[in-house]
Amino acid sequence: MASLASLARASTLAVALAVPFAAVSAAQAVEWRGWNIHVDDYPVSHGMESFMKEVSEKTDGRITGKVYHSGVLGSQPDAIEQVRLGIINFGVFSLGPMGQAVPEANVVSLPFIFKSVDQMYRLMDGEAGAAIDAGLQKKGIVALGWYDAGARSFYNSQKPINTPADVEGLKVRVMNNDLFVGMIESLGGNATPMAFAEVYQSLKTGVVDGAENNPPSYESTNHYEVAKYYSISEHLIIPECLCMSKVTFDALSAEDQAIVLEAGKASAELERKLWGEREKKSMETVLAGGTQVNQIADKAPFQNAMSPVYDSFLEDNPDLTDLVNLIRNAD
Ligand code: BDP
Repeated sequence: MASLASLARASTLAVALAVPFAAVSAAQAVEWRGWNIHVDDYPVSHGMESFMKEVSEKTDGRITGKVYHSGVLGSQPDAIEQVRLGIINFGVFSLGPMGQAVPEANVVSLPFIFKSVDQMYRLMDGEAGAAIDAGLQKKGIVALGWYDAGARSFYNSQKPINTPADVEGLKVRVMNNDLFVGMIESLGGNATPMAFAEVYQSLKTGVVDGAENNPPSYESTNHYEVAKYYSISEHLIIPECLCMSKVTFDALSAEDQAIVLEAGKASAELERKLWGEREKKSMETVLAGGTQVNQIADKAPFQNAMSPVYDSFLEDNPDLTDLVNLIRNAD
């Protein structure tokens, strides 16, 4: 008799096989599915919609698709796996959760590795981005464009954070990646990896005291209603990737691949522009909603406390030393 596990495996396989088959049998107009964690009015969401529109227009409707917003196609770690398998065709992912599967991508999740968002753009559009793309491709993912996600800072329901000691004993939600657990523990906090969709309720009920994110995500999820202290630490500048399944990409003609690559780049430009505008608007919204924002004057103690995260990362990934140094030593 088949075990439950093998039945589960068989049904996962059936889904994996059924979806590409359905797409192939409707070969006249291929219908892609795009995964997005954010609400539809968000810079990432507009970037993805414009990508799909441009691809449809330039292929004269041979390729169409739908972007599923608000995480309705599942959590981020699951969606990354589904893109790798070609079950979901594309998505915008934070390189944070991607780092669990792709070590090269993890380099940008090292705290304070970029000096500024501008520097991040420059490096991602150059050698560092190319190295990360190569790592993604090995895992079945093609990067079509790097999206902006600003810088992440701490917020919580208890108090302003000014020094690492203020994080001691706080229960802090992090994205699903061991690096972030190490990062919070290096400050003496208790890290709780948790899906994005669960954070609001967990803040509200006190399952966690705080989290960390950029202002647009802090605002669009209404976390600011239940965690009123936002302390600008900017400890993580993590780019996001408009990513396509290699299964989907490799099935395209060279001409369609060129269309997709071009549309990906154009959508990243749009998203970056919208990002800057949204960041300002989000800050205004949270301030009007009663958030107490403080700038952390001295970030050096945070950087120093978090340095063991680098040590253990490099110990586990000695082959990534050059990539880490390329970013760390850049002007
Ligand atoms: C947001 C990212 C999103 C992450 C989320 C999180 O855009 O991809 O899932 O943070 O904290 O800024 O989980």
